[in-house]
Amino acid sequence: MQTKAGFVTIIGKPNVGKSTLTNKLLGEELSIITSKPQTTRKRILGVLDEKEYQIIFLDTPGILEPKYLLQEKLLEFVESSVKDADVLIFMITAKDIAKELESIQKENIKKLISKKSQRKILVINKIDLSNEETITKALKLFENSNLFEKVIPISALENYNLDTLLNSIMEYLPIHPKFYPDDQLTDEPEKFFVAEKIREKILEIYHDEIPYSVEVYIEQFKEREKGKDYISAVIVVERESQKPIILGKKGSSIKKLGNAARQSIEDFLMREVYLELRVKVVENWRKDKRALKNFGYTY
Ligand SMILES: Nc1nc2c(ncn2[C@@H]2O[C@H](COP(=O)(O)OP(=O)(O)O)[C@@H](O)[C@H]2O)c(=O)[nH]1
Ligand SMILES: [Mg+2]
Repeated sequence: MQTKAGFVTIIGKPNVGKSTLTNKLLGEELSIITSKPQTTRKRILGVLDEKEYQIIFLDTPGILEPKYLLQEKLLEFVESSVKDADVLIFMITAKDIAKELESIQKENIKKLISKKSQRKILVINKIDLSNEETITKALKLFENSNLFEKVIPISALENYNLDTLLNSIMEYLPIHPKFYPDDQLTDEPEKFFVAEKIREKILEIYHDEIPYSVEVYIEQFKEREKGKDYISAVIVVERESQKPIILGKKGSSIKKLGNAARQSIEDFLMREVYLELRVKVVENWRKDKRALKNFGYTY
C-alpha cells in the first residue's frame, strides 16, 4: 500500500501553545505544558500513525534571543528541527497581530522559514481568547503577506479547527514509506519523559528563577518483576543557595513535588512507581558547556 509520511515541525515564540497542539494531535501527554514560558527544552518527537499515513511531529523550544548558553542550545534544537521538516508550522496567537507580522519579517525568523522545498502553514492559536474581528484581520494580513501557503486559526486547548489543520498537513505530506514502526510513539526512552514530568511539576510548584535554574536527570530506573518500579532522580540546581528552596521547610516542598511528580509519572507509565528525589548543585550549569553536554543539550 502506498503511504504518506513526513516530518512536521512546530515552531514559534514561547508560550503560544506548541506543546499543547502537539499533544492534542497525538492524543498523548508527550510534551510537558505549563503557563510559564520556556517549558520545552529539547525537541520532542511524536509519531501519529494511521493506516495510510504517518506524521512525525517535532515540538520545539520557543524562539527567543539567546541570553546564555542553554538558550543558544535551545535555538539549535529549533534550527535543526526546521531543517528536518517537510511541513513547517509557525505558530502565533491573535494578540497584537501587526507586531507578529513585523517580528516574522525579522532576519532571524525569516531565515528559519525560508526553505523553499518546505510547505509552510501559519497557525493562529488561542482564538478562544480572541474575537471574530481580530481573527479576520489577522487572516487577511497574513494571507496577503505571502509568507505562508495557508493560514489556519485554531484553539489547541479547545480542540477547535484541528481537523482542518490535520487535513492541510495531510495534503502537503509526501508519498513516502513510514519512518517508524506502528507502535512507536516517540524516539526517547521512558526515562526521558519521567524526568520531564518531574520538571513539569517543578515549573508548577516553584517560582521566580528556580524553575529555569533546574535540570532533572534519572539516576536509576529499575523495573521490578515484583512490586513497583524504582526510580531515583536528581534535581540539579545552579547554586548552593537554591538547595534549601527546593527542599522547603522541613522538606515540605520536595515532599509535595515528589507526590505530584509520582502521580504524573504513574499516569504516563500506567503503572505504579517508587520515586526518590535528590538535589545536587552543578555551579552555573546553564552557562557551562560541559554540563550542558552531559545533560544532552548537544548533538
Ligand atoms: N486559552 C488558550 N490557552 C492555550 C491554548 N493553547 C495553549 N494554551 C495555554 O498556553 C500555555 C502555554 O502552552 P504550551 O503548550 O506550553 O506553549 P509552548 O510554550 O508554545 O509549548 C498553557 O498554559 C496552555 O494551557 C489555546 O488554544 N487557548
Ligand atoms: Mg512547549
